[in-house]
Amino acid sequence: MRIFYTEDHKLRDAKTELFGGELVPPFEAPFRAEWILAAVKEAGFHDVAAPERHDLEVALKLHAPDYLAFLETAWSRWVADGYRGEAIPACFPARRMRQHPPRDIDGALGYYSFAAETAITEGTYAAARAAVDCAISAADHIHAGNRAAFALCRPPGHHAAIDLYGGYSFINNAACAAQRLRDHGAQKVAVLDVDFHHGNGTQDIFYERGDVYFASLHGDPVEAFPHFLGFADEEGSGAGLGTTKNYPLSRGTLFDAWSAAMTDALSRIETFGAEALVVSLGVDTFERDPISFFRLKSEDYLRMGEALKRTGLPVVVCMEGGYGVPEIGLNVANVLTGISS
Ligand code: SP5
Ligand code: ZN
Repeated sequence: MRIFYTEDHKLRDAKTELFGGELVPPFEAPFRAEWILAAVKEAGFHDVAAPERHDLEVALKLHAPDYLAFLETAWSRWVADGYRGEAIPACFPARRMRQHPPRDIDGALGYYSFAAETAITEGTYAAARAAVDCAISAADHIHAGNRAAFALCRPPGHHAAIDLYGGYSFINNAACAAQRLRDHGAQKVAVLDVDFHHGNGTQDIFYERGDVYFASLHGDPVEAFPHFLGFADEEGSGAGLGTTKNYPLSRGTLFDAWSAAMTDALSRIETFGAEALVVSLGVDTFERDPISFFRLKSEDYLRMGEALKRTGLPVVVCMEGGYGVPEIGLNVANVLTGISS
């Protein structure tokens, strides 16, 4: 399996995350990709390639043009206003407030975000673009006839909605991979999101589309980020009615229950008639993840990969979350080993 990776991810190196009322070193940091890359090599995956550079053509089919322009210019606008810290929104267009893009950067940050933990920094946009390059290159690799590819995306993407960033995500890598597969001629594509957190961004992007199925297994939003989306009654709308499926799962969920939900999701994806599968792979479902509450063990990720392989579908794996502990590398490697078995 080919791994798509570029050191450009290191351009995303925020110093601050708003957590518990403090500015702490971010959970989503460069060491994550380094640990994962080392572990997948250790597991025998030596085919590591730099992604091709891509323009915004694919992303513009998913995100609002003004949103992408905001991401590109946000840091320089912030610096031009004389701020010394990293760019963090402090005011949001909440209930009964007007939804329109402000002229000033303070307003724009709130308008284009749904969470304040994720600071925008100097290299953030460049790194986000490079992560999209990995996802698109992985999709191209599948289109060329290969069974699987791993886009080692950083920053992650699954929380990035049509015109909102947050949850450490800016541009939706997995959605770009799915769109790329559609553009290559796949009539139906599925995104299976196994990150601990609901893939609110991917759901938003495809909610009214009948050509991309979105299924997500995640911590119940009644007590987990992103708090306001990911409930079981969200099923898509319009042409997309019935092509969104959420599995909110409770605190302490073990692999048996988790796996039963994945089996159901994969069976729905097969019924849908997907010709290719994009997996939003977060390993923050691990029992020792610092910010999550499932209890998967390292060997469970092998079973996860084997189940993905049994679909018989070509699969693009996009890296999402998974934090703090050295096992994130092994857990990702185990998924890839299972897919390759
Ligand atoms: C890609 C991804 O996994 N994004 C997750 C972003 C989560 N950011 C908010 C974290 C809030 C964690 N709250 C944990 C409470 C533990 N007591
Ligand atoms: Zn996550």
